[in-house]
Order: sequence, then C-alpha cells, then structure tokens
Amino acid sequence: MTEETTPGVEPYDGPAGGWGALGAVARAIRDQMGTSADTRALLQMNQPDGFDCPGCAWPDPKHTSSFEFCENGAKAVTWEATTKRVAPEFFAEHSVADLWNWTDHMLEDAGRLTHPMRYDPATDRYVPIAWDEAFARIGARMQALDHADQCEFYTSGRASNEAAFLYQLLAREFGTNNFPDCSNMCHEATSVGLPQSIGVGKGTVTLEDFDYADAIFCIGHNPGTNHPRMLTTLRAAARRGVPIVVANPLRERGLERFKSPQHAVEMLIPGDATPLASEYHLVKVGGDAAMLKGMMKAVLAAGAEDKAFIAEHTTGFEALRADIEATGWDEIERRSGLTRAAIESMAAVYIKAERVILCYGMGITQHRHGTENVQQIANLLLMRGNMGKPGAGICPLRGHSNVQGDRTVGITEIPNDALLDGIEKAFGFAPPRKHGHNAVESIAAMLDGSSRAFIGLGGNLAVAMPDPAACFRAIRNLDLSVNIVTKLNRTCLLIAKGDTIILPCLGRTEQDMQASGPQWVTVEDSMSMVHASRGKLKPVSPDLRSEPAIVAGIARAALPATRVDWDGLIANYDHIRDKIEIVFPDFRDFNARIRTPGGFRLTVGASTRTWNTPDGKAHFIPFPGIDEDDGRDDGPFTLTTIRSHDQYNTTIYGLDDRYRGITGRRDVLFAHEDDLAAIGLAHGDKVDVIAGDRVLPGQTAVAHPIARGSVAAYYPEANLLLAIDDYDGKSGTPSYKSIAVRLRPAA
Ligand SMILES: Nc1nc2c(c(=O)[nH]1)N[C@H]1C(S)=C(S)[C@@H](COP(=O)(O)OP(=O)(O)OC[C@H]3O[C@@H](n4cnc5c(=O)[nH]c(N)nc54)[C@H](O)[C@@H]3O)O[C@H]1N2
Ligand SMILES: Nc1nc2c(c(=O)[nH]1)N[C@H]1C(S)=C(S)[C@@H](COP(=O)(O)OP(=O)(O)OC[C@H]3O[C@@H](n4cnc5c(=O)[nH]c(N)nc54)[C@H](O)[C@@H]3O)O[C@H]1N2
Ligand SMILES: [Mo]
Repeated sequence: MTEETTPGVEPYDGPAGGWGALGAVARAIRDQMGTSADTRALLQMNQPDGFDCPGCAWPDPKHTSSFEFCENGAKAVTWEATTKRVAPEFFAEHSVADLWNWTDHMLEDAGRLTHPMRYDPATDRYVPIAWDEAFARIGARMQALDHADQCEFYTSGRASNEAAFLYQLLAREFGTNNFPDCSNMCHEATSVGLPQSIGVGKGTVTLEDFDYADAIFCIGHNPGTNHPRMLTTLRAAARRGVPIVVANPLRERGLERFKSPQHAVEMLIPGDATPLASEYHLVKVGGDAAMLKGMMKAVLAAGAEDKAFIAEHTTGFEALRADIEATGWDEIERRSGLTRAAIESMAAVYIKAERVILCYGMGITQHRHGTENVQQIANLLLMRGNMGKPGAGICPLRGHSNVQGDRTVGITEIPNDALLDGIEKAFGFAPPRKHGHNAVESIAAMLDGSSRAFIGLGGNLAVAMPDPAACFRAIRNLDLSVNIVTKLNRTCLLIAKGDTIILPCLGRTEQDMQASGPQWVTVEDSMSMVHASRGKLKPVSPDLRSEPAIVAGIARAALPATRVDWDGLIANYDHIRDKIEIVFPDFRDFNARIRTPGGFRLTVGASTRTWNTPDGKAHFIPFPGIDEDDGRDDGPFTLTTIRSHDQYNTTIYGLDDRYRGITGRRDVLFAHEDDLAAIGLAHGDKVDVIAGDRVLPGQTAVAHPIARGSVAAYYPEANLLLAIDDYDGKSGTPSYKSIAVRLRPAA
C-alpha cells in the first residue's frame, strides 16, 4: 500500500518547534479555554513570581527572568486551566458503567473535577459528599485495617515538596513505608544504580554545564516531545559547534532539527532550522548496554582512559576492563544493531572531547537491565573523568515536574536511617523501619489480599502500570480506594468493595488560600534546583482543597492521637518548610533561601567529586553479559512503548503525533519497512502484536525509520502486552521498553 491510502499517516517534513508548535498552542487554548481564555496562566509559567510548569522537570535559566514556555507546557497548562467542568451533575448523568466505556482521552477531556464524590452502589454513580464526611469515612476504613501495612500510599510526581512531605508523614505516623510511586516506573533504575556508582541517585550537571560541554550524548530520550525546553539548550550547543550524538531506535524529529519559536529570524526564514544531532545511531531496542560496552572497548583500545582520575577517584577499573575485553565485537554488533565502525565513530567524538555530558531517559531505564544500563553510562563517563568538573557529567531526564523533589522529601519505600531519625527528631514519634512496597509489590499485595486500601496522591496507577487487567482486579479487590486528583481517570472508575472516593484538588496554576493568607509551594527540577511555585488563577471551584490540606484532612481523621500539628502546618506552609529543614539538613535556612530569586541547589556530592559511597570512591560496576533476554523471550521483535507528542503519560491531550507523521489516531505500530516485508506486511496493513498469550489486535503498521528487529507502540495502549512481574530485578522498574513480541497479519 502507499502512504496516501493510510488515513492519518503522512511523513512530517518540518523541524521540531516552528510554526507547527505555535499552531498547536493556539489550538490547545481554543479547545480547552474557549474564547474567554484566561491566558494569563501561560504568561505566568516559569516566571520568577509565577508557577512552575507542570509539564516536565527540565530547569529554567535561573527561574528569574527569561520567559520560556513550550508547546507541550502550554498543553499541560491549558489542560489544567480548562473551562470544562466535571461537576456533580455530570456524575448524575453518567453511571460508572457508562463512563468505563469512554476513552482515557474523553475521561480527562470532560474537564476539571469540582466537588468531592463518593461511589454509590445503589445507582452505580458517584454522588457528592461533604469534605468532613469523606475524611471521616476514609479515616474509619483506615482504622479498621488489621495493620498499617495493609494500606498503599501512591504518589505521582506532580505533588509539591510540601504536599509530598506531609503525605509521607501521614503514612509513617500511620505506621507504614508502603510508598509505591511513579518513580518506581520511571527513574528507579537511576535511583538504585547511580548511588552504587557515584554515591548519589541524581544527575550531576547544571544547566550552565551545557555552556561548557565539548560534546553531548543523548541516549533514549525524546526531548522534542517530553522535555521541549531542552531543545533551546541543545540548539545553543549545536550553534557553538558542539557535536550532539544520538542513540535511539527511532528517528525522532526533535533530535534532528529545531526551529525556535523564540527566535524571529529562524521562524521567518523557510528552511532555516538548527540541525541538532551531528550523528544519529539507530540502536536496537535494548541494545544500549552492548553499544556502551563497545564505546568503552574503543576508549580502552585507544588508551584514552583518564588514568590519573581513575587512580585517585575510583575502584573497580580492572574488573571492568576485564569484562569489556571479554566482550567481543561480533556480540556487540549483533546485540546493539550497530556496526563496529558506527560505535567507533561515537567513541571518537567521546575521546576527542575534554568535557562530555551524557543525557538519558526511559530508553535506558525501562528495561530488565535498566539498572545495569545506567551503570554502564556511569562507567563510560568515569573512564575519562567526565564527572564532577564543569561541562561534564550525567544528566538523567526526570519525568514528572517534581518527581525528584518527592523523593528528596521522603517518598520512598526503602527509607534510610537518617530520614527516619530526622522524622523522629522533628515530630516525636517513631516511624516504622520495615521497608514497604514499591509499585509492582503494591499491585501484588492488593491482588493477594494482603493490602486492603489504596490512596493515590495524583496519578493513574492502574493505567500506568503493566497488565491493566491485573491492576484493575487489584483495586477492585480493596476495602477503600481514594483518588486525590484534578481530573477523572480510569483508576477513579475502579470501584472498591467498601468505599471509593474522589477528592478533587487545586492544580499548580491556582491560588491556594489558607488561614494565614495565600500560600505557595516548592519543587525540585532535574538538576536539583529548588524553587517556589505560585498559583495565581482563581480555583475552578470553591469546593477544591489544596493537596497539603487534603492530606492533613485524612491525617486528622485517621490518626486521632496524632503528634503532628496538622492545622498549624496547613495554616502557613512556611511551617511545613521549617519541618522539612529539620528532617533534611540540606534544606538549611529553607524559608530564607527559597525567597532568593531562582531558589537554591541541593547538594550533589558527585558534582564536586565527593563520592558518598561506603569507601568514598566512585565505582566501576561491570555488567557481565550483554543480552536482556534471560530466556524469557518468545518473539523475534522487541517492542518498545513510547509517548506521542499529544500526551502526558496516561493523559491523552489529543490523537496526533505530529513529528512522527501521525494524525487523529493512536492504534499504530512503528516498524522497519523491510521487517514488515519479511513477514508479508506493508505500510498501512493491519497487524496483531502478540506477547505470549497477550494480544494487542488490529494495529496499523507504519513504516518508520527504526532499528531492524525493533518495533514501537504507544503507552498506555500497549501496556496489556507486559506482565506485571516483568521488571528490572534490581530496581523493580517495569520493562516497558523491552517486550518480546511476534507480529501476524490481523484477521
Ligand atoms: N509532553 C510530555 N512531557 C513529558 C511526559 C509526557 O508524557 N508528555 N512524560 C514525563 C515523564 S513522567 C517522563 S519519565 C519523561 C519521559 O521522557 P522520555 O524518556 O523522552 O520518554 P519516552 O517517550 O518513553 O521514550 C524516550 C525515547 O526512548 C527511545 N527508546 C525506546 N526504547 C529504547 C531503547 O531500548 N534504547 C534507546 N537508546 N532508546 C529507546 C524512544 O524511541 C523515545 O525516543 O517525560 C516527561 N515529560
Ligand atoms: N508502557 C509504558 N508504561 C509506562 C511508561 C512507559 O514509558 N511505557 N512510563 C511510566 C512512567 S515514566 C510514569 S512516570 C508513569 C506515570 O504514572 P502516573 O504519574 O500515575 O500517571 P499520570 O498519567 O501522570 O497521571 C495523570 C493523572 O494525574 C492527575 N493529576 C494531574 N495533575 C495533578 C495535580 O496537580 N495534582 C493531583 N493530585 N493530581 C493531578 C490527573 O487526575 C490525571 O488523570 O507511567 C509509567 N507507565
Ligand atoms: Mo516518568
């Protein structure tokens, strides 16, 4: 078939950004906010006195002056500041059975939730409930549990530091460390892998480092869609002549060329876009460890390792060298899908540069060996001392806008003693020491009945996780399910056996008024900068509460003998920040420093070559082996699951994926033309995607520049192909990006 005969699939020739982006912003405003658009919200985004963009965690130039927003930031804001409402009348009109048949896009597009709701089994409808009654019911259900570990406290990474800190306090005073969170599905491989390598589970670079880098590597992330403000940084680097080396199974327009909407000349001259990638390598899905080992092999062959740095700062080099030398080029080529020459070319750029930044995202972490992947990146950087000096370091692209901050302030199922001792010191109760559940473990516990209650601070757990059928059963199995959200999603439609409650909260764009006056919150970006975020818009409904106030409401009801002055903390968020500072000494003078323009940076030891490992050294950690498929594979193709340009995780803004040439649909499978031909298929044909006994039927095959043997489909539609127990053994991160599949022509 030819391209013209497949509706909604047309190659996109434009650059990333450009007029396409401006058009998309205008459409987002029109669709969500109508003609009465309160576009003030957009103008306050990432301003010194405004709110932090809820889109991504890429930092802003000091958060002080520059006016920077991007197409997808605008989509995130208009989606939240929409004029559409999901009020009690909406629920009176639609039963839960009826809503279940809506798509994820339709559910959220219905608008903002305005009132607390409880499920009424008699009518199969959500009905309004007063806040105090909702808290009382939740508190009663929590107290009726046999023990605190029967409750799961899920967090999605949009929660502010203040909300997340109170949330972990609630759970720990209640008596559990069950903190499944979105990090468990995202950068957990970073949080587990990097501390072993360099003593800290965060990135080591700052935005300024990009001004000094001599080469930038981008592996397994798609900034044009997921971190669009990063393109401004990459553009500046490219214009300085800095090579940008990309390794990604798919050709992504946002890594190829960019027309900056903030630069008039570039916008006005047709064809005048800035090329970004200097080389683009279509590594096989799951082939990164092999590729990285190949690069290290080339560095060693050239004798280009930094011997002085290695001697002074590291251990484990000889073991790594032995492993690299034992790995043959034929294996490396087969597994990475790249030729030796291609890998040597990447290594040549790496060796030539004095200062290298390596950026990576979900293409690295969401694998069975995600932790090892991360550690191979650390090995490569350490090998030439590219850590802890200006212009060099590791740059994990974080997901949600405050996912890193949530971790920092205590959302973790594996707390260390310092954290727990800090809580005891600040609040006078002894928090539980026993480790709790991560996301995968929480689903297992709900399924086998050992967990009876779920509270979600944001997010859409049952849709974000693998194996939706199992996740749906898990939540339906409970006595209590509570979703603290801004919008209706499918997890809210999973009805527990006892109480099911929706608590609608303020979003980041909105004013938060408490007893002492208007409040603001703080967040931490991908580069450990902490800064303030102030909502300015009138709340979409007078019946909303802030996330901190909702957490406090639950705490008062669930913990009659609480040691925490919840009312005092909520009255003035400065009081929350004072407590954060007691628990986490790195936040010293929190309330003073957060008021200086741009906020402050938390300590990242590795940024100054302080290695917070047991022996005070950075560690080379070999990964013996090269294959992801430890015997479980049963398909000739490896499926990776990706985000479209019109989605934010499970939030589907629209059905287009402009840069990949897809319009008005999401039921597609990206594959190499020759791979399709080899099984008798062509571009536009219908194909079933099969993983064991799981089938995603009737996808439209789209011939795309992608590594041979690799195929890609959208998340979350493809999540049914992944089993809940298919994850990275070290970090628990589901292997969303390495699903062995077979393809067959659809019936
Ligand atoms: N607009 C928007 N912004 C977002 C999000 C969103 O959904 N929409 N989500 C936020 C969140 S929570 C996160 S975690 C980030 C996600 O940001 P990214 O990490 O960029 O997200 P993905 O789309 O999952 O995939 C990234 C890229 O990895 C490539 N890839 C897939 N498999 C492999 C592999 O095996 N190896 C390599 N080298 N590459 C591979 C894909 O082709 C894709 O280009 O973005 C955040 N920002
Ligand atoms: N197959 C596959 N699955 C994946 C991934 C993948 O790449 N492939 N990526 C994984 C990753 S990286 C992540 S981070 C997870 C995401 O998992 P989650 O964080 O659980 O999911 P989101 O879709 O971001 O959550 C959307 C919901 O959050 C609520 N919300 C929005 N704003 C706010 C707010 O300000 N406050 C509150 N309280 N609620 C709000 C809205 O009601 C909305 O419906 O998914 C994971 N799942
Ligand atoms: Mo994420």
